Amino acid sequence: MHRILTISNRLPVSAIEKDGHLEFVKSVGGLATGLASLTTPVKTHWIGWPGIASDDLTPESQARLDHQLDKMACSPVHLSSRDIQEYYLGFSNETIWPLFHYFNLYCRFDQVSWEAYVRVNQAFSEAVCRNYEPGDTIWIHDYQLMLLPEMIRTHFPEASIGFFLHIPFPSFELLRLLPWREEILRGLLGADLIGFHEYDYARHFFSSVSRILGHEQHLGHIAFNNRIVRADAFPMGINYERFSQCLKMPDVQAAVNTLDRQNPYERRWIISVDRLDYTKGIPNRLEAFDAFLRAYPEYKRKVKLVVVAVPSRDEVDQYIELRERLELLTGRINGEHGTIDWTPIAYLYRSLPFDELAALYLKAEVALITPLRDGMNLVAKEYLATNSQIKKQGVLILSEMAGAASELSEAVVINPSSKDEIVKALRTALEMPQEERKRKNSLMQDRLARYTVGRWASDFLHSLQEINVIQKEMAMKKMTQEAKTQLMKAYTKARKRLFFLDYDGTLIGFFPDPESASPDERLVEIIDQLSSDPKNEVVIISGRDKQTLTRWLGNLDVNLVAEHGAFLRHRGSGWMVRETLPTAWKDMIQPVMARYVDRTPGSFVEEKSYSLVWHCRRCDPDLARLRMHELRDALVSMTTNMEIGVFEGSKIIEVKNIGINKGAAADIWLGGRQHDFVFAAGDDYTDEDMFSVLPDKAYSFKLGQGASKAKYQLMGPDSLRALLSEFAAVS
Ligand code: GDG
Repeated sequence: MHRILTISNRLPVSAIEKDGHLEFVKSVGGLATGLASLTTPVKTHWIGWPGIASDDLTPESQARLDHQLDKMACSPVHLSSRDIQEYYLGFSNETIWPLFHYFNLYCRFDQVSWEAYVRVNQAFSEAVCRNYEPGDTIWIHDYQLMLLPEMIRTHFPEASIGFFLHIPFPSFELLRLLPWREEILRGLLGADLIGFHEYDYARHFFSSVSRILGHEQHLGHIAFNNRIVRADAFPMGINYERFSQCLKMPDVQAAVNTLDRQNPYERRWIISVDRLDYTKGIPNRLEAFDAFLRAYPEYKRKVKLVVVAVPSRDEVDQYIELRERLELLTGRINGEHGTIDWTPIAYLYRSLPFDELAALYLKAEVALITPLRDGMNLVAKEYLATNSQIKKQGVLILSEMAGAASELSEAVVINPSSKDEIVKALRTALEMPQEERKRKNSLMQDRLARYTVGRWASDFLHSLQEINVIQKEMAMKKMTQEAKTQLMKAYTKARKRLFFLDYDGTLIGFFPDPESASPDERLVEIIDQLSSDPKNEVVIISGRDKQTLTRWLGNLDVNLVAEHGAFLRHRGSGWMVRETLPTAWKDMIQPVMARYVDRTPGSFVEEKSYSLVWHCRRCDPDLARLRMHELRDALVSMTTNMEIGVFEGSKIIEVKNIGINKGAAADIWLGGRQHDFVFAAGDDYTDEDMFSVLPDKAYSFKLGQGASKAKYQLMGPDSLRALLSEFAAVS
């Protein structure tokens, strides 16, 4: 059976040591349920921290713990109290958590806790190495383990690795504050698939990868370190069945009866359920409730706000302060509005067992969920699912800052920073007629019943499989060792060899400024060695102008093709024009491009004899993308029925005479058909013309990702240089 190695900070069971005995508490988290309800049977093995500091365990009790966990298909990563302090409470919860939730003023950027984060991620990686078997799928969860994908990748380059982030991914403006932003991005990009709750988070991720690492996404795929990585949105669902059928459970019925007994006045309940966390906007909620009682005093004694605040991270300063603030606030509001027989707010600082939580969901007429930021928020979904089984349905008031808001648009959606909006929402909810509640809820309930946590897990794993297939297809275009041996044999045997080599993006990488792409010493050496073999003829076939090519490569014994074939220079002779073409069109195109230069800081126009190129490699990537589309559309509509074409390349828009292309230029050398070894390499659309005129037996190489007529794929200039050096060595 297929096995999934699930890796998360905490195991689905927590160990507690009581009077020298180990006890286990099972968590009913969404993730465990999701994996259990997959339609295809899988075996799950879990790796994570068992919830107890290793320094609190004797070697014997640790051995016993390991043994018992093993029986539950769990492998522990033991953390010391120092690890917990620095990695968990420190870097994870005092740096990443506030930063990713836009609370940057709460962030501590501290080298010691960063080092602990690296160290603990490394410990997780070692645990994976001990447990991984070829064929396993590795699924890593959440912000505590963002370095892990890359760490595992270095050990198992072929492993299938998925990563899911349960919290928001912030915009670039926030992420850039993190001194270790590059390491975090590289860590994540070790995965094959990176999942987020919402597409907005994926968008932020792409934007940061582009600005910080300079890699662009294409249809949700990023080419990174010789691999393709996919990122996408997978909104997490709930175990709908469990919540929508909970009234059938005797424990839940009993809990409902208890609540009925405790509420003899039939007060209308508003509930608020969260971990006690500053991101959840609990004080705003209490203040809005206070304002509501002032604005609509007729509701006094008729409503009650039940606040469940589950203890969380209670050693972190901000959480301690928040708890104190909530207690003061509750006291003040109760003192101000309460009467002998009515307390407006019931405040519970603890976790409730499932039956009591479900009973509260069933009894409450309104769920007031107002986070300032929340990756998803499952409580909102659970409340709606629970309500589906009763006649008198409740109303969900939901913050637009929760990921869940994009799926639950029929709820009363509010901005959590507006007290006024929350006050009005409370009134709207309490006044909403039953038919309207039912109609709106059933739309949302249908959606939740369809997109359950099981669907979420299977969609994620399916998408991971898909990207693995794409990677395999790409690997097929990669040269196998066998094909390489055959290539080297053909090279050695051949008596007259021909090389077509594109320049930018092929022999050398891209630079923000095109003038900086002059050949380095090593490149000159490689070309020199290759062309000094009398059996070799080398053609550098480029879109560059002839002046630049002369300056950079003029002293080498090679043929040069400039401006995609408009100009040729045979070895040992001067430049010649292949054909004289009209250039009057430039007067019309130039002012349009100039306008885009003004509107796009960092862009500029390069003029060549038969083409005009607008460059935007130095610009803000988002603005550049937008302007490229606009400019291309404007130019395409201007140039229809003209003998010129508009082409989109890597960070450029080029307008040039059609009829000039690298294919026609390559034909000049291929025409005689006297070569018994033809080799071509290129990276962009202009090289496709060259690939298409090559004889069947030619060896053609596309650099980078994307469809191509070339036979093989290479990741970048470094791989090509290595191959050319091997030829030179044979020569
Ligand atoms: C993170 C992200 C994202 C709550 N109180 C009790 C209790 N709960 C259960 C709820 C729910 C879960 O805890 C809370 O989940 P949330 O989604 O609301 O929030 P976080 O804990 O912050 O979770 C969040 C989530 O990951 C999943 O990806 O949605 O955005 O922050 O299932 O039922 N359960 C019990 N007693 C309680 O008192 N038994």
